[in-house]
Amino acid sequence: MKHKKTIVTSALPYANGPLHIGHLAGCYLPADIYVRYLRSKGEDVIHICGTDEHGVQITLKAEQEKKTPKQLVDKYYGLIQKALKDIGIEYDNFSRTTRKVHIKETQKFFLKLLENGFLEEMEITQLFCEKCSRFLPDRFVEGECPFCSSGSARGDQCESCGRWLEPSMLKKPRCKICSSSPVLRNTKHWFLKLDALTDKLRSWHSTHPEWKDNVTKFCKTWFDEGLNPRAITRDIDWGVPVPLEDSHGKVLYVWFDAPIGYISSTMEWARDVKKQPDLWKKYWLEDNTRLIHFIGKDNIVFHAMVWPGMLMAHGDFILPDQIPANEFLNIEGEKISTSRNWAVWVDQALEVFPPDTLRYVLAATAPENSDVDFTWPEFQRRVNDELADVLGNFINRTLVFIAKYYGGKIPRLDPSYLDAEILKEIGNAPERIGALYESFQVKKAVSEFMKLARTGNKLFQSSEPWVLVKESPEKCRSVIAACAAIMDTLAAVIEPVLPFSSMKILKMLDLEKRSWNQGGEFRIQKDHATKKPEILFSKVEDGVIQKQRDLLGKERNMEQPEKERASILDMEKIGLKIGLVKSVEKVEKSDKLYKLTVDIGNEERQIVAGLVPYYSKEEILGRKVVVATNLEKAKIRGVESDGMILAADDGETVSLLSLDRDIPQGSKIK
Ligand code: B3M
Ligand code: ZN
Repeated sequence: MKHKKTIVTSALPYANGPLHIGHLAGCYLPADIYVRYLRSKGEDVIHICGTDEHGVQITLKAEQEKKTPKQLVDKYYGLIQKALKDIGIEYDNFSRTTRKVHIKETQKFFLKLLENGFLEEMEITQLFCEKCSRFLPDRFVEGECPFCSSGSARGDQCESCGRWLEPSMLKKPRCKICSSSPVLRNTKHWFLKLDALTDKLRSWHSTHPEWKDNVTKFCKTWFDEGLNPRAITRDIDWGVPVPLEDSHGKVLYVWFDAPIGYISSTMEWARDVKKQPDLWKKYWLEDNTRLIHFIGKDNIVFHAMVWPGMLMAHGDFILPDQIPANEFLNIEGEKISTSRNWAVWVDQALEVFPPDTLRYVLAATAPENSDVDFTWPEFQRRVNDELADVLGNFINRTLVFIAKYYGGKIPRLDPSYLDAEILKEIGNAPERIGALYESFQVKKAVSEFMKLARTGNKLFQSSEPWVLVKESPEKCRSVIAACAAIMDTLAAVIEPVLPFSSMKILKMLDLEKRSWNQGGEFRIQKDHATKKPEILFSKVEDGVIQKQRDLLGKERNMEQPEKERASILDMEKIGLKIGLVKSVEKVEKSDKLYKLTVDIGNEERQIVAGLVPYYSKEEILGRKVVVATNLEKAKIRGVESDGMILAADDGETVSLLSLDRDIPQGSKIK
């Protein structure tokens, strides 16, 4: 192994709508699976992401929803982050491209390219809508694609053929807002001299024959046509401002700033999560790090050409090593379309199905080499016939048998009673399946671990342990112990895809998660006690599936219902008082929590508060704070908390409420 560290990124989702399963299948799930696998092997890996909050698509959507761009991205940042978390996708850092750290880094990046001679300013003619009196960059204009003649190409890209376009290339252009025909006007813009990077890019590509076909093919077309300078600034007011005196009103193109988000999010992680502000350098500046970008196929050109070109022009950072790009997921025979609501929204689906069922079906049918079709009946079949009947059933019947005949204790395994082939299959499963995860072949990995579950089921069924237990008790013990060993191995090899179920299996087996490097060794001791069996997967009924199908194409109301108004009495119920912080202590094994003692006048309270990232102990000790005093007591990380300290939170930082004149603790707030 040459590399010591790995950065895994997934394409930054636009904060202009909720997350759908096409996003998951494209890059978020495969990236999470890969990271989980590397972690189980004990590798040094960081998983970096965040929302992409600039660009015309944000502005357009904001206009549609009658919100400011900021209000729009705040709303979808929250929804997207929650959906990812709920489906078990874990990040070391999930940032936003509107944060200060990102804006600063992007501007520095731009200036470095300028200094290195890879940017040039050119006067160009651009489409301008006289009715709306604005320039029409990117998606503000639609028209006919000059390559494939599709009638609904956008100014930046044609969805039909995937080409990257310039608005002026469109035939029969029309303004997206008012539909009128735009005119041409002169304006100055900054261009990235991609043409000057052609040779470098070409020779770098030739060092990566292992890339997937879709990536290689796409890039070949690009090289064949010749690389041209690309405009990286825009005449709109939402974006990272161009950091030059004479470029007022211009911002950087979203595809210039977004990939820099991979770096700025890592910087934020180093600073805020690890509290070692320079730690990001160990990843981005050292060439013993592998950089892996998981993306969907519509992002290939940016990740395999433009972004590496930017990195080369900059000079300090490592280049991508792998760009696993998935194809598209269609739904019930049609392309996903957010505007037509032809989508399965992750947050909605999770209200009905456990996360592992969705993860499973998306992994088992992953669009690795071609577009695939997701259908609800297929989802139902896979959950019922594969997860419930094969995997779940095997685990349940083994544990129930152990409970019934062996008092819940796993018996001894004597290999002489077992088929050597089966022992081999269990023993080498982690290595076999690991090699598949390693090479991004998730679909095959899933089919291999299901094969192991089938082997387990067959072993159980054909041995008839309910007969053996009387006729050949010694053999019966070995069969059941082998089934327990298969369960243990399954818990390990399914974890990247089915993390929640893996945890449940280990809990029932009362075993710790093991390292992938331990391979398929039999680690269960004789008479190891198991816990109560639990059903892993419930079957999905027809009616439930029908309801999901009915939702396709139906409009979804994304507005949060306005909060019910509270009465004055409700307000009094909360019991807000001034408190004085008497002691501060960090909660063990938590990066966020302090345990405070707060004097609220007539008594002292123990309160747990997530303030570690924002305040030092000294800043809190002796301070007067606002306390909600009569909430139900809560246990946070096992520590009792009797009260809540009020603070304002804008998603980036947290500020404690403070008093502008002194007033004794215990004073009521009305
Ligand atoms: N936001 C496109 C997309 O969501 C874009 C990816 C940025 S990755 C730097 O498809
Ligand atoms: Zn217009």
